[in-house]
Amino acid sequence: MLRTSKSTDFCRKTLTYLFYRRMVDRKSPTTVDVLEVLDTWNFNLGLVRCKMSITIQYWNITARAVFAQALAAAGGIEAKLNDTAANLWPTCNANNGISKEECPFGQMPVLTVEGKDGVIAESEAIARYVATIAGLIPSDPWVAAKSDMVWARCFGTWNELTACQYSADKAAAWEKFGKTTVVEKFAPLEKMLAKSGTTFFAGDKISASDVVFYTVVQLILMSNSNSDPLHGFPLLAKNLEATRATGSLAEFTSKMAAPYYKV
Ligand SMILES: N[C@@H](CCC(=O)N[C@@H](CS)C(=O)NCC(=O)O)C(=O)O
Repeated sequence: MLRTSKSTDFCRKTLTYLFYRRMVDRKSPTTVDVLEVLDTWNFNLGLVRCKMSITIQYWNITARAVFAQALAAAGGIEAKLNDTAANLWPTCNANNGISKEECPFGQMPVLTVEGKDGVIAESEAIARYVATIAGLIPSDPWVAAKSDMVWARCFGTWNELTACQYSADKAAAWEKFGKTTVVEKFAPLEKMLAKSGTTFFAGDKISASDVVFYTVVQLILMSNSNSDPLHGFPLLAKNLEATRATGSLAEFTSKMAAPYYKV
């Protein structure tokens, strides 16, 4: 039987892939391409990933782009913010950004990645892409589904938060959100951690769901400095602290822009 070391195997697979891109696509592979394929082979890409760069076009505010930005920070990926184009929007052009006309659904945020054609819209789709290249989607589909269900719960909580801003009775909406909605949304997550006995939501290591939960908690805290969304939820508080220690998430959190949605 042919025996290869992990590094030999790594080199062989990488070279095969580079050869494939050259011969079949007649393109030079970008860092992102190489990472994508190596990720499927389950290599530990922490160091390589630091060299990746993606661009999110959005205003310099903490709102719809923040999930993707937090996932990038947790995964060691540099997410550039093109707020210059956002400030010129809708009339920025191909030289400095993506105009409203060129945004798939006429809205921001939008994501562009060096070497990739087109533009990705919809904050959740952008976040999902970033989570994937960050290696934060579990490779086992069942564990990934566990992460996805918590992800959906957190985005649901975020949608309820944003709705407060547009409510006819804003004060009442924010009060209900803080006193009732957050507790209803988070109580089952606390129960889930109690049942699994793990620190994280999906399996025994961090995944996208933990970062999305972390982010929604930051959004709640930023929307109302008097709020205490983790009151009575010790396991969620432990999860949050473990997540904060991932990649450059703590540093990202300390530099978050002003929130758009606020009591
Ligand atoms: N479902 C979209 C909503 C995007 C959205 O509402 N974008 C707003 C800014 S947060 C926008 O571009 N508004 C300007 C416009 O619609 O012209 C997402 O989550 O990305």
